[in-house]
Amino acid sequence: MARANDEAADLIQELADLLSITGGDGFKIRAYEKAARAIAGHPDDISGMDLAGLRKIPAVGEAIAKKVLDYNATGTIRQVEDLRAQIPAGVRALTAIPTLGPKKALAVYEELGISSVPELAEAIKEGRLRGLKGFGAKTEDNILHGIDLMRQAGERVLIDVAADLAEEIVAALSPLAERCTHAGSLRRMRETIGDVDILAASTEPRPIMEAFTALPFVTDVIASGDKKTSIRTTRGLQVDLRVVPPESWGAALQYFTGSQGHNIRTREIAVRAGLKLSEYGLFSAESGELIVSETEEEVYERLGLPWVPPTLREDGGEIEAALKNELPRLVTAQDLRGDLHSHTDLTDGVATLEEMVAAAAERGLEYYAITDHAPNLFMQRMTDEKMLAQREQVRELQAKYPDLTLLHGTELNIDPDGEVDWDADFLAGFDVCVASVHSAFTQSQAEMTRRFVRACENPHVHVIGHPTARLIGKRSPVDADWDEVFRAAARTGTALEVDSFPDRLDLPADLIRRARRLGVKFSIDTDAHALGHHRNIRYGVGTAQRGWLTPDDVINTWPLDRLRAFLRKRS
Ligand code: DGT
Ligand code: CA
Ligand code: CA
Ligand code: ZN
Repeated sequence: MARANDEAADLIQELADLLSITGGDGFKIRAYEKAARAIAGHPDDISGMDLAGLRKIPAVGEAIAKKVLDYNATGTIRQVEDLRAQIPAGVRALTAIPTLGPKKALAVYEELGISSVPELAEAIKEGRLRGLKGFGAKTEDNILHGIDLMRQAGERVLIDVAADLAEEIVAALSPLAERCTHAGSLRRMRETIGDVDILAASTEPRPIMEAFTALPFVTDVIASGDKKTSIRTTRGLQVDLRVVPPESWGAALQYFTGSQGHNIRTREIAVRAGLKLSEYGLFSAESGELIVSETEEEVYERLGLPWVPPTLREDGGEIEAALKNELPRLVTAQDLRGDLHSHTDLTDGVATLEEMVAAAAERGLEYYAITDHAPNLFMQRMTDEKMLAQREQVRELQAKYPDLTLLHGTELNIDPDGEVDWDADFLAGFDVCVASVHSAFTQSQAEMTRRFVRACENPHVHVIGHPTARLIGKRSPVDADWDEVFRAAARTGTALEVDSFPDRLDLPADLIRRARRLGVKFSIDTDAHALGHHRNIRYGVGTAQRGWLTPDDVINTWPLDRLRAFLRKRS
């Protein structure tokens, strides 16, 4: 996504947050939030768009379009600046706690003069929030939990933020270098990224370093030299750039991709082979002579290993598998024939059915499911009539897409007992049903396990959506006996989703790997709510790869007839 889109979306989201602190109109606030999501998810760069262009973005009306114009012209939004000035920085700092709403942030500031996160934690421990209206023991627990989540997330960013930044930097530096790419945890597709590592190959590092520090979003140059330069961006993210001679490219890329654990293992193997492997290259241990290794493949070959996909490089058994030549053939985005989870503006999506289907066709998919939310998620106001009307629209639209089979589905809500929204007859009318936990996240492990098992046993539930329901940095995964759930999924022929949303990546990789061993099948979906979200599929694929999935493990790599047989479950 374009950086401008993200920045404008952040500002509009902040506007919504600031308005809710000052007691703004709820309807307006939700409109801003929706617009922020739409702008972040819009596939085209908003910078340079005029009023008419901006208004074509779903959920963006005249008033919001004007604010974005303001951003395009000045780099900020006037109203945001005004509100920032009115609201104490301390209150704004408190609203960063995921479980503390703006109203409560304002209350603790006004009543107790608390203006920072550590102060708030301290006050809770000292019992100073007791007696404050609306703050029970449960609220206190929630706030402490929120502070915990925030600390765990630390300074790390979600993968899409890092990926977009890396893409922009690589595009800017590539013309100056023989090679240029990202390495580090981003190349391994870890779910959060500490800092971005960029690697370039050239005999002339100077101009590359200069171009790097001159990039428009650089706020600080932390360190600069001919080998390595580090900067900090406007969003607070650090980027390390290393420039290496072309003949060391393979070894350097291998080194800076990591992980550290993987590198320790490869270095040991090198030592045993009479070699020395470091960030400077691959050398003969005896003569110290550089062994030219322009590619990673050459490095691994010298070590007697097949090339190891970066997503496996965690010292999680990949070295052992490589030594036996038993690395899995990992699933890729090209293997995916379909997407089984997406939303339109009939519920909380921001694009129309027609637009979402056009985007799916552009991805070259063979089948595509529209799965808007079911009625029990009350905010979405779904009804039987609306759902059936959409089904008609889908059938009509099908005529325009001879190469793309449209599936009409829904995303059901798994209630606390494991039941879902509609009765069996109505459910039978859908081509595919995703079922997800959207409420009662804090059930006990036993209750939650039973809930998932019952959902799997429902013959109309095909895919469990974002199974742990976590939001990275915001909401912990639900507690279940996962092995029990996985056995139920495998036994009933219910797929588990790998949701590609950067703040979900759910199932997480470690659980994917466990589930796979128990015979579970998976569906890698975008859960797209906007046109731009289709691009997120790469993060779902990365997560699936980190869970060692092969194409056969993933039902939406299968031809449609095989998929349809799976969707019939045991009936
Ligand atoms: P991050 O930034 O925390 O998300 O994770 P990484 O893996 O990107 O870590 P980073 O940026 O500190 O270093 C990039 C890679 O460079 C790392 O994956 C492996 C390599 N590396 C860095 N320092 C060391 C080290 O002290 N020993 C070894 N063996 N490798 C290192
Ligand atoms: Ca890094
Ligand atoms: Ca680094
Ligand atoms: Zn969904």
